[in-house]
Amino acid sequence: MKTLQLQLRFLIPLLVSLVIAALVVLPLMDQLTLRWFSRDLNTRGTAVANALSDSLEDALASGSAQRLQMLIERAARDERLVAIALCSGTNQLLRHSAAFPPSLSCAESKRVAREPEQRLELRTGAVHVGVFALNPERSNGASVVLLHDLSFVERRSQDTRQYLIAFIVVLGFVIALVTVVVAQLSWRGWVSGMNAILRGEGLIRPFLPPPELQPVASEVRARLRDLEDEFRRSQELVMVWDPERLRALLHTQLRGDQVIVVSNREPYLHEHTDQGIVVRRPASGLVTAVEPVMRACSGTWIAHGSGGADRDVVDTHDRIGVPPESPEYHLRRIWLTEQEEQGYYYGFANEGMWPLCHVAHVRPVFRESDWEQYRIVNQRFADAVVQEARREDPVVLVQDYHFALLPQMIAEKLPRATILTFWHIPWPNPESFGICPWRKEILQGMLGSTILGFHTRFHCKNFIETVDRYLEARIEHEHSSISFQGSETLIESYPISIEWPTQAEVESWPAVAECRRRVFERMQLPPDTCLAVGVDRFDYTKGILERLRAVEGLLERYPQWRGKFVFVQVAAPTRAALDEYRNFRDRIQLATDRINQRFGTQGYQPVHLLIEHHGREQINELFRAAQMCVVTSLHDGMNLVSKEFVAARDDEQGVLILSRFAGAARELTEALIVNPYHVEESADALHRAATMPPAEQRERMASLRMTVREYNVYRWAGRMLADAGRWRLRARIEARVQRHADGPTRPA
Ligand code: ADQ
Repeated sequence: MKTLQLQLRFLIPLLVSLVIAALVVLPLMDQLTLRWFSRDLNTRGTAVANALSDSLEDALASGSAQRLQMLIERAARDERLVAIALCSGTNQLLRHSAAFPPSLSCAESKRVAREPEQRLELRTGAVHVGVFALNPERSNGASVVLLHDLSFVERRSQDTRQYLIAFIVVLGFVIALVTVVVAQLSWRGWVSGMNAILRGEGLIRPFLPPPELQPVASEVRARLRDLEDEFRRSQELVMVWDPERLRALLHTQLRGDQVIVVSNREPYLHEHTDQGIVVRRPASGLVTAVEPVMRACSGTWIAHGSGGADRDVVDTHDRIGVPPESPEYHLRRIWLTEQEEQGYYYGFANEGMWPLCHVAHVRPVFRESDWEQYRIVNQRFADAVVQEARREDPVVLVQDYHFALLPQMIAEKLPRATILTFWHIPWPNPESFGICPWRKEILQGMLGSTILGFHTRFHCKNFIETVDRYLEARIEHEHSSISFQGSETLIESYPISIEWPTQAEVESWPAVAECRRRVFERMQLPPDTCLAVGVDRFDYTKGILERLRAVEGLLERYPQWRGKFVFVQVAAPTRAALDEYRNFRDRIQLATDRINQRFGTQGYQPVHLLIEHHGREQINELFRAAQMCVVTSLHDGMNLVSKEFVAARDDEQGVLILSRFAGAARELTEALIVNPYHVEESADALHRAATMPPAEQRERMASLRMTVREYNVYRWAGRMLADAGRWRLRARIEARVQRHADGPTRPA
């Protein structure tokens, strides 16, 4: 459309000027033609008069009228001559040929002959009038009047005019054609040049924009980026994020595009039990966060089918609709062999990447064979994404450290896909990450993402510094993006959260007093007991040992709590196949036994260790029954337990103790923030929480609740998907401009 407009802008003035040219040139041309012919006819007339002069002079001298008439009639046979006349010196018409107009006198003939065009309009047509004097001595001043036919001049002039018009039209077409071609070429060149500059390719490819365009290009690019940043910031101010808003965003910004999630952990496991096949939800922060998003967008979730009865319930494409009670999206299960699970999941992901990224003083283990399996399994998931993609440009949400290679593998097969990778665990500093033997491959794999998200700015900064250290990439700190091998990745922080409970849900919960009564009864606790809880996967990064030491420290430093303070640790078994986890579990069991032996009495057990998976309601009941929740992670990407505790306390009571090494500590600043390595500080925090007046608890809890409600999981997903939407919009515009520049015949 733009090129057409541009061409019209060239063509219309061109055509107008051609018409004007024709209007001015043609009459001028007529005039000129007449003058030329007039001059020719004069020359011709002189020749004719000269040829006749002797005979006419002789006839005049002899006074033979007959001879004169004969001479005139013979001369008048010339096809160009209309008529001839002989005038005396006193302007009397002596003789004339038959066709000489009777109305034309000798005086009139001489007057016309003196005019520049010498043209006379007769009834029979236009004539040229020429008067030529004979020898005055022999003819007494007589002269010959020659009337030449001008109709042939008219005919020739008409021919000339037609040729001229044809010439002008052909010339017009040629000029128009040249203009269009030149305009097309220069527009295409300009557009693709501008495109390349805007994409930033001008700096890393041999292409360089013309020097005069460079400042304009960088200014335009900078403005676009600023607008994008501004827009993103303005989005932060939107107060309420809920499923409706997320759905609306998916339908507007992503226009109902297909969303595919990839994670190792599946959101629902099917297990065989004595009562038949039952469905279970795993204890996983990732699942807790991504599940509500999937329900909102009805996409496809690809995950490892790890439940004992998983294969028995899927269809022929290994798919099943979930949630089981009312399916809202598809779960596609991938089956792994024991060898694959051992190498990829237990080996590389959990013995290598997990301790590598967490500063928890457990050494990562890297084995070549594990790495091999990790690559194979990543490729299997990439193939599954390609199979599940209904279009060539789905939005793919890649979850976590199990799939560092997946983004690049997907990008190779689906270059138009928008790949959002979210790294749920921390990212270490470049030195720590440097010990990984395949550090370059991992970084390259991750940079296949369109957007790479971490929980905090600090993790983003660590990642960018790591890339800077180990890869040849262009880093734009201002916009937090990395360009590597021609593609750009936005590195952004998206603090994850939970789904804030709806009013209906809250109303369905038993009252806090009732929860307290049930828990106290079940655990046989005296009514004046101060109850503290910890809820975690049984993982060494969660600081469970440090927490137990803090409880021990409390009972040592504040003896008044002996017999009155009870700590319940709920620990979901996890990665039990690994030595490190089994050893950890033994250490926790030993520490629990030691404290219970030290401070326990008849009917009083200070620490209750419940190594089992709990249902949502059970955990909620425990949170509502407790005086405090203790989160002492040694290093944690975010930590959702802390947010779940806050969400459970609609009575605005209860205290959160939170490790400063959990990402959540950056948002939940009204918690009692502790360094879990500092046992005494943590013990003091327990005491402070146990003695905190209800008014202070309310003040802190109300503020915490406001934060978690506002910064919920829909905001997390919404911000990421909105960024993806903008990215896709930009890509579409660029593709459209490119198509225009390439012309309609090229494939899009
Ligand atoms: P996790 O390490 O799994 O997540 P966390 O964020 O605390 O840690 O989430 C654990 C989830 O499991 C919570 O929803 C919790 O309720 C549940 N859970 C824990 N113990 C349970 C039990 N015994 N029974 C049942 N459910 C239990 C990783 C990162 C975190 C990050 C999340 C999300 O390590 O830092 O917050 O991903 O990104």
